[in-house]
Amino acid sequence: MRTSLFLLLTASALAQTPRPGVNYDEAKVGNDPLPDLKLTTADDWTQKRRPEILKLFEDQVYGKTPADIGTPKFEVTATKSDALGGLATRKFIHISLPNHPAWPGMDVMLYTPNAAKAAPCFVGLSFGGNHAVSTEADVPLSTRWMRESKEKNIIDHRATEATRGTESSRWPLEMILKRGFAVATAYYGDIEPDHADGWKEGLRAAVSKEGANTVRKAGEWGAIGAWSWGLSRIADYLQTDAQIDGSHLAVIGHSRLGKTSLWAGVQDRRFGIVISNDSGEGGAALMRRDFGETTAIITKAFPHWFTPNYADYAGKAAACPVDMHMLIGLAAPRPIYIASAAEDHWADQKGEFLSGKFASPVYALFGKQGVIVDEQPAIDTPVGDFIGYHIRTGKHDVTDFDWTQYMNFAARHWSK
Ligand code: GTR
Repeated sequence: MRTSLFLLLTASALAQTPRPGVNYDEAKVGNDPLPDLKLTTADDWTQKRRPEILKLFEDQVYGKTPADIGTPKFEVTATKSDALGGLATRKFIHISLPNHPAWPGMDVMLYTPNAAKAAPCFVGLSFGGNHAVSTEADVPLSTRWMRESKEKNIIDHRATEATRGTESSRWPLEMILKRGFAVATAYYGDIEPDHADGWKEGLRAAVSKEGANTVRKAGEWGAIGAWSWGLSRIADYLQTDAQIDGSHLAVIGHSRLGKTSLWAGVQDRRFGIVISNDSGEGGAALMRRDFGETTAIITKAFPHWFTPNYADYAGKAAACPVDMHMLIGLAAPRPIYIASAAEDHWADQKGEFLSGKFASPVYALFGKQGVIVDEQPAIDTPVGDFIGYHIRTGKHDVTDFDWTQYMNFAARHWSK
């Protein structure tokens, strides 16, 4: 008894121990002013200011997505009309690039509700692959490289039978399908493995002339850019599927994949709703606030996620010509949702809220209201109109509470 109580205390004390050099004191976040959005009119925003800001994000943060990658090919490899006990139809779609055969392609898993004709759809990448998202035993196990994990039974960088369903709490498929939404997902590592050299076996090397010998240049895309590209290819496929309402697609992602869903959503306007779940630094959190993870920390740990220029702002975020309220503003006038978790200090929850608050004037240009409130709301109290926001009880994760808010948000905007 005593030992286990001791262990429990030690574990929770460790979880709360601030990492050395990381600030969690609101009084020390700094007060560098945010770059000016320079707002005049909706027309000026759409014609001039938005493209300028988008280009700054390409040049300085995520890199530019090459325009001429080629036409994707879609092959429906399996269809099961009585998935999830008859609730849904499940399809697998292999997306490849015939003119770049070095890219192994991606396997999309699509669940559509059998009760609907053409369903609105949530589109998002997973950390663990389709077999981890679904608990259905006949979902093919991913054979791709994965981060080693004892907890998830990923051995020698490969999924095992015991990996099945390990991400299913983050994808409450039955709950989503019962509300009439479809879900399209794929493993992010299908597009490019998530490690510093992953690009050599992934999309970026496959589509570049120099292949794996490419030397990354300023302004070239990083892994977040490549993963975002993958989300847009899923959107391409969904436009061709009669069971999907292609005009109602919401892009969603958690954490690094939340950064990805933001970047995909601002670039690709077919995503009518953009959702960031605990995206933190390099996502919704304002980079000028020194709280939790910083530009210096993230560009050191994950240089491959961004364009090389982004590392220039390590320790000098204030020198960056953009901050994340501008990224949120790029989604305007489309609805966007930012979610935080109360224990997720690493992601700087207040910084996530403030990017929504300071993007709200962009929505005002279009006669729309953003987060509406001035202060971060109480825990578990969603706010906002065209910019939704909540901070829920609990840790860095995706929960049923999060999904309930996203579905409420989508239902509200799409019934208008
Ligand atoms: C962390 C990283 C965060 C976040 C997270 C995740 O290690 O510092 O920015 O992306 O990973 O994706 O789970």
